[in-house]
Amino acid sequence: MAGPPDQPGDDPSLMTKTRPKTQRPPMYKVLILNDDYTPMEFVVHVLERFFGLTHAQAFEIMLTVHKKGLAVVGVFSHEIAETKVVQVMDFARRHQHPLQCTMEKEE
Ligand code: TYC
Repeated sequence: MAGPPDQPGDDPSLMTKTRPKTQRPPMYKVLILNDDYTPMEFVVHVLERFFGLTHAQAFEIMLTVHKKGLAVVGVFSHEIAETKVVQVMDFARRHQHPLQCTMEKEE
């Protein structure tokens, strides 16, 4: 006996697997901004101390900021990024340097 006619989409070999949408938490770029007053060595020290960079990495990023105006130092969860920004801003203020550090949502 013939059953109901095959419908398009019935062939399991042609079905695409559906998987539940997983949401990745948004990540945040931490940026360091250039200024005319903060000493280069201080910026290098900050990058080593709070971002775990080697001296060479820190020096390179500092130079990029000095030449281009800003650079991304790292990408972190919201909580970690916020902590880094607070640590850097606090450390700079305690040493009376105008160094600025901000965070920005990664798209
Ligand atoms: N432009 C500063 C100077 O000439 C050095 C500097 C680099 C400052 C990076 C801030 O994020 C910065 N002393």
